[in-house]
Amino acid sequence: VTLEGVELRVLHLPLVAPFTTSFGTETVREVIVVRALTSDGEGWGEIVTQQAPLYSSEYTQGAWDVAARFLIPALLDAGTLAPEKVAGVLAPFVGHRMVKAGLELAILDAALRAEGRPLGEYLGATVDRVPSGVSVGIQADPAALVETVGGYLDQGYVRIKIKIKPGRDILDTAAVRDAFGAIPLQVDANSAFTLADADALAELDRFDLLLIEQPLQEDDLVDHATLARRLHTPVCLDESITSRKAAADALALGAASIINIKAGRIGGYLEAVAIHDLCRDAGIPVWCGGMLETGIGRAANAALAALPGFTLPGDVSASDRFYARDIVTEPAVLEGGHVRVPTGPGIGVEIDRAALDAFTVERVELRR
Ligand code: OSB
Ligand code: MG
Repeated sequence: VTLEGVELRVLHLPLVAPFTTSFGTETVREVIVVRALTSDGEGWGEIVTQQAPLYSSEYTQGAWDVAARFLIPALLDAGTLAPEKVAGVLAPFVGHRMVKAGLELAILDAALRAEGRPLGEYLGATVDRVPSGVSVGIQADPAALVETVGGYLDQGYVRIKIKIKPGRDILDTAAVRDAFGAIPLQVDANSAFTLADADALAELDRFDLLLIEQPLQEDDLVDHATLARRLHTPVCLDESITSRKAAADALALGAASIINIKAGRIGGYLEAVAIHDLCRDAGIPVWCGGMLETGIGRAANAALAALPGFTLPGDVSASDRFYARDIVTEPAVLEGGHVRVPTGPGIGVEIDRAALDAFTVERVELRR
């Protein structure tokens, strides 16, 4: 395809309930939507940055600036561009992987729509629906957490992940275990602990968790390896896995025995497949993480999660877990604890233009 222009929008989508993690509380999802205008038609992508650099060093206004100033001009200059070449064109620019992922997805979607080919088939999906897990934010107290988790279990979610932080770890986990017994359960600390907390984290071992996600900082690979040797609970990395190379290094060090693959964090769906392949060859289970995606990224994540190495349920929940109104005409729904992999061309969902406009707070269009 030849890229003729790119439209960027900042959206503010209200959340159905506040989402609290160890790094903060969100009530509105601020996200960037990308529309690629190509010689073969348009395509859609999503840049999963958040308003502030708390989960990652990337954030909305920084993403907007680097996209408009450097990354989009480089793509517009590249002439005819296969989606597989996007990462190479953007490689000279260090970092900004969330931005690269959103731009690549929009171009890939345009190319696949033009070919009439679904993203799932292109990536190597082997199933038509994926088991759906849910990520549950920190609640007011353990009793409120039990109530919230019970609601998701009633809806059919097949795996629960609870957010933890120092002081809201053991009792919260114990409350969920006591209330619901042997459900598939895991915890996510979003980097809130240090190696000095190893004894406290070892107390989680008695809950028979599927995994503990990202207990330490993004660049603490060696400390994660040390911690992993102290815990029975498998250590899973999220923030630390910024690329295929980072994943290979983490595995070589013994820093993780499970990996959360988020296409948005690592620079795109093609890099995600590369990590999937690496882990599959190494016998390392992977699962598909989420960033409160709109219907655009949610559809693409369902396609990715349908690859055979995704042997654990992902954070691929129904749209209504976060949003009362999505920006696609057929938002993901929960059916028997699963979400369907879209079968239409490209990401397989259509944009609801009225909703898109209603949530847009900033817009720019760059042309060749
Ligand atoms: O750590 O997985 C995370 C949301 C925003 C930032 C980081 C994370 C999350 C989630 C939500 O846990 C996952 C989802 O989209 O359902
Ligand atoms: Mg995480």
